[in-house]
Amino acid sequence: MPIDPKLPYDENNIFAKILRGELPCNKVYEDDHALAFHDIRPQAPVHVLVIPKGAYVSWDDFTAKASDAEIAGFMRSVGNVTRQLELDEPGYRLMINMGAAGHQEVPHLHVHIFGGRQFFQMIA
Ligand code: IU
Repeated sequence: MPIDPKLPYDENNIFAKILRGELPCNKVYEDDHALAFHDIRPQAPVHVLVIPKGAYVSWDDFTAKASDAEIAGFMRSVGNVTRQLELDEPGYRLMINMGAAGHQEVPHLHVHIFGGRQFFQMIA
């Protein structure tokens, strides 16, 4: 079910538990800003999620409340993940679902990285 992005941050959401080490994940990358792990229901040969370490419900929450340094650090981390995965050639797709209409299901900001196949012109 899509989330209500206006709700306060839920400390017990599944990605918060992964960040605290209370639940396992198939980790691919971690630094001071971000954790990246394989999606449990991959939609492509490579499907990795990158999440900020701070408590942000959504893209809207993150870009409204995080410091410039946090935002820049997180963006750099996403780039570090795609480089580590060697996706730059032939390329990849990034996606962020925001709120109910965007069909965001987990209330902790996450960037989807899709790779390993050719994608259609748009996802709708
Ligand atoms: P969405 O953007 O909120 O719709 O994406 C949530 C993603 O989180 C989705 O691709 C799920 O397969 C993925 N996921 C996960 O990797 N591990 C989990 O425990 C849960 C969801 I719950």
